Amino acid sequence: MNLFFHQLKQLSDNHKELLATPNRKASAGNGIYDRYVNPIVTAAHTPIHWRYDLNPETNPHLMERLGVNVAFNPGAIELNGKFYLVVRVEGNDRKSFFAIAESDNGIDGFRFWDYPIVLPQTENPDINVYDMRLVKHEDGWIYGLFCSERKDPDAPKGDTSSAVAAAGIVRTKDLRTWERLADLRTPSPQQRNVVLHPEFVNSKYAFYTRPQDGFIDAGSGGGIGWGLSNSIENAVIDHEAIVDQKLYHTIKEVKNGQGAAPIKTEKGWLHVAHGVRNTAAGLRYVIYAFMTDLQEPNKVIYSPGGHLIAPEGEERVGDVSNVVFTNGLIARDNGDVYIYYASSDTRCHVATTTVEKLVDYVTNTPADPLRSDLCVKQRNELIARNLELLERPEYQFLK
Ligand code: M1P
Repeated sequence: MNLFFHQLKQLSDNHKELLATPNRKASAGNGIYDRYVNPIVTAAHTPIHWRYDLNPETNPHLMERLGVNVAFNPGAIELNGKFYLVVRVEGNDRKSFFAIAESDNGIDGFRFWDYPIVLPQTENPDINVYDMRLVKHEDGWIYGLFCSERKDPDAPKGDTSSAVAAAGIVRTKDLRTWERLADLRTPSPQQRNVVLHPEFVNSKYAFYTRPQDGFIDAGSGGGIGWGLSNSIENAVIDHEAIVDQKLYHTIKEVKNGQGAAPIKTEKGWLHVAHGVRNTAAGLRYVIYAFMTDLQEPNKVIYSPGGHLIAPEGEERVGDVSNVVFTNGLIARDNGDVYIYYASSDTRCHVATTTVEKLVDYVTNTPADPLRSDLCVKQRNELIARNLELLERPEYQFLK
């Protein structure tokens, strides 16, 4: 075998080994969910034939021609018993695109389909697309809502980074053929993290939004918003109201955004979202949960304090460090829940739990009392109850 084919065999063997690596639960859970020892999808999981020219005549040194930088922020859906992620794949050229990775069990064995998704364009082509939220709507379609980013036409000369974010909308029945609809129009100049509610509300399409003044800064906007539209083909929200606001000195002090579409439970709509605060090291993104009313999905009824998932270990480091972000959630008919999240804008992970556990977490975790002295009071009440318990005979084995 000549050197080219020898190197190709090595590449292929390493790739096969990575894809076949089994995942397992990390040892110490927190009772709410389990993390897993390995990321489920990374840039290295993307097929070799996406990155290398495999022809020795045009690529004698077997160079990577179109490198993949990172694979993160996956949307997720279960179809016919299989788990599908719509992964945000970012090439070395910084442009993101969507690609489907499929697994039988949702925790390992994810394999990309041969080609990334070819996203139809509107008359105003996207420069960059990312963070698709998939939802099975009761109208029978699977919708994908994503951020479509374009250069800010009003940016002053020389400003080559200001952008405008809008919500793009596609729909499909099979994840293979995608129909592009008009971008969502709202009163806000910028939109990111827009999610379609799975059911009609007052016979209208209902959206979770994230109004914001600037591309990065939420400014006077921010908070998870809500609005209704008569049409999905030309979706327009005339009135946007805030469902879950950003709040001083909390995990969502700077901004927040809905994760995937909420899960319907007996007690209410269960939401998983991201919250952002500022630190001397930059923005810190964590994942949190809340619940809204079944009849009024825009009315928060439970809001546990603090984060559900914060970056840990290697999750802390990446292209944008100190970030966990979620836009993928699968709730199975048997009550199992798969929370897909990405760390530091670099790699994809899964955490598993159940609807029962999440409902317990959301309804029984105390709210943030918003002041240190009240936090101490809250904690001291827990300590006092526990110290009393620890005196009982059944706890003596702990001594
Ligand atoms: O870099 C962290 C995240 O930043 C953005 O989140 P938000 O919309 O809340 O500002 C998004 O670009 C997201 O993709 C990214 O992970």
